[in-house]
Amino acid sequence: MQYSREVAQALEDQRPVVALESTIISHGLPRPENLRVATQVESTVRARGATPATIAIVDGVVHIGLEAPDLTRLALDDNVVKTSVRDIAPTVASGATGATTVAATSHLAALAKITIFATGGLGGVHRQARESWDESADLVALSKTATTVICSGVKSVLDVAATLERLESLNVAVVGYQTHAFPGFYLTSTEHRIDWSVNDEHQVAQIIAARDAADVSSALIVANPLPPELQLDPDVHAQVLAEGIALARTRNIHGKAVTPFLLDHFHRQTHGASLVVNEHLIVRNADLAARIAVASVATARKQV
Ligand code: PSU
Ligand code: MN
Repeated sequence: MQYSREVAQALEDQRPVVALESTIISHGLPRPENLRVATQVESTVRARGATPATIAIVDGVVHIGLEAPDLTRLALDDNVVKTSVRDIAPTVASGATGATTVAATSHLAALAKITIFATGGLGGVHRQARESWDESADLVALSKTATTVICSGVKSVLDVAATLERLESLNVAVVGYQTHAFPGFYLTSTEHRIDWSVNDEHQVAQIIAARDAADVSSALIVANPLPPELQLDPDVHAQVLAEGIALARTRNIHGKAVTPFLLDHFHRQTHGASLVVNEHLIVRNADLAARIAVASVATARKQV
C-alpha cells in the first residue's frame, strides 16, 4: 500500500482522516465534472480540519490518498476498472488501475486503520432482484467491516425496502442525521423510518466508541438527507427512473454495468440536474464525515 504524503502524516500524528471512494469519480459522474467534484470533496474535508484519503488502485498498487496526477487519471482515463472487494486481488496482481466501490474502499480503508468514510449513496438490492439476484457487494462488505459510512441513503434506483431488510439481517446499523426518515439519495426522504436518529457529530462519535467497546464488527451507516430545496424534483425522478429501468432491461444491461448505466441515464435525461444534486449530496456527506472524524478523535483522546 502506498500512502499519500498528507495521509501518512495525519495517521502518524493520529489526526482525523476521512476515506473517500473512487468509483463515484470514474463511473458515477460524467467527465469532466467528475474531476472538479472529486477535488471539491477533498477540499471540503480539509476545510473541516480532517485529511481526505481517496482510495484507488493505480498500476497494481493500492493507494491510500491520491496525489493530484493520479486523481486526474482516475477521473479521465478510459481503462479504469470498477473494483469491488472480489476484484482487488486480480486488479493488483495484473498491475491494472481500479476505482474502488463502497465495498472495496471500506475494506482497504479499514486495512489502513481509517474507519470513517464518505460517499453519495450505497449500493443495495436492485428492483428486479427476484429474477436477477442483483444485490450490491456493498452490503456484505459493510456487514464485515467496522467502518462508519456517511451517505444519503442508498441509491434511489434500488429497492429501498428490500435493502433495509438486508441491512438488518447483516447487522449493519443505520442512524439518521437529524431525521427519522430514511433519505432517498436524489430525494430528501423515502417513506421508510429509521429507528435511531442523532442531532450532531458528537453523538455519532459516542456511538462509534460504544460500537468498538462492544466489539460489534459491522458497519454504522449515518444517513444524511439533502435539504428539500436541494433535492431532485420527485416527479422528474419517478419518470426518469421508470424509463431508465425499462431501457436497462431492453438493452440487456446487467452485473456491474447496471449502476453506472442508470446514473448516466439520470444525468442525461435531467440535463445535468441530477449531477448538481449528486454534487451537493457528496460534498455535504464529506463535510459531515470530516466533522465526525474530528469529534471521534476528540472522544478517543478523552478516553485515554
Ligand atoms: N453512489 C453514487 N455514485 C456511485 C456509486 C455510489 O452516488 O457511482 C457507486 C459506489 O462505488 C457503489 C457502487 O459502491 O456504485 C455500487 O455498485 P453496484 O450496485 O454494482 O454494487
Ligand atoms: Mn450489482
